Amino acid sequence: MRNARIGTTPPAGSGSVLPRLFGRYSVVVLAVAAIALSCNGDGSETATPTVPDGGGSETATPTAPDGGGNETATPAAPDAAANLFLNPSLEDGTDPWFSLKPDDGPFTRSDAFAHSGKYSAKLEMRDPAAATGAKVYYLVQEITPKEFPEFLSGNYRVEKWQKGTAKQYLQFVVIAFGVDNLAGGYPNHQIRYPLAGIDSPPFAISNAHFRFLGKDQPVLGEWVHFEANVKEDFERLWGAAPKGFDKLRILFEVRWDDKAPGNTAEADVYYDDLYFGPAP
Ligand SMILES: [Ca+2]
Repeated sequence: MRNARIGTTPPAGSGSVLPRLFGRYSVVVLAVAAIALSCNGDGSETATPTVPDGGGSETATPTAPDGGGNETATPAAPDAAANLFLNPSLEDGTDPWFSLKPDDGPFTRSDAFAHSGKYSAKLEMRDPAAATGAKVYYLVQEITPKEFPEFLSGNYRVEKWQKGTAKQYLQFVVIAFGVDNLAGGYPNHQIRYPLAGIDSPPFAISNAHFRFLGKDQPVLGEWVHFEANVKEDFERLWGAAPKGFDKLRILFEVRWDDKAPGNTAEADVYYDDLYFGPAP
């Protein structure tokens, strides 16, 4: 599938001058030519980065291996009319977005920053040094499409980042409730997509897989695009796309886990232009 490739920079070290000059299509052409010229297989080092079928499993790299955050080039936009999220840009109030813990981990609508329009969702973490355990700030929407959707994308922006613990991070989570066709007998099946702040799973959880879209600390002061082919990820990680589910819950979070007393945990995180639907 053509996803997660737009906006990515070429892999470090792939840099012959010609591909840079002529773009990725020339890379494919050159790669195919390389394969044709060396059918005994010894010329594979230049051919492998661009397998002719597009290497659909590489949805894991919408951000560069290190740093990320600098892909400000706008990727191909999905069809806004097909978006399963309502109020995806927070321009129409806050509904139907909600927090699972509105008193403890709320969100607000802010006009301080917007990826498009005037507003975005703001998660404002302000937790004291004495805070312990785990805490999540939530921006959540639930949808009930007939078929499991394909592609999720969005944008986050971090304006403040004071870590109260090593495990302070941003992620989004896709949860399918009451799935008929996946193993485990769980009440729900999840994929968790860390975006920034941690580089390994924060804890073991039997009904969730982790798929990292970013492993660095968040970049401050700029919008960062993220996207994933969630359907392909379920097929790869769970064996199939969910069927017969009762509902889907999608959570955009900033949170901390395993906090001990000592440091304040503070962050200002914005989300805007969220999309779940057909791939562009
Ligand atoms: Ca907006």
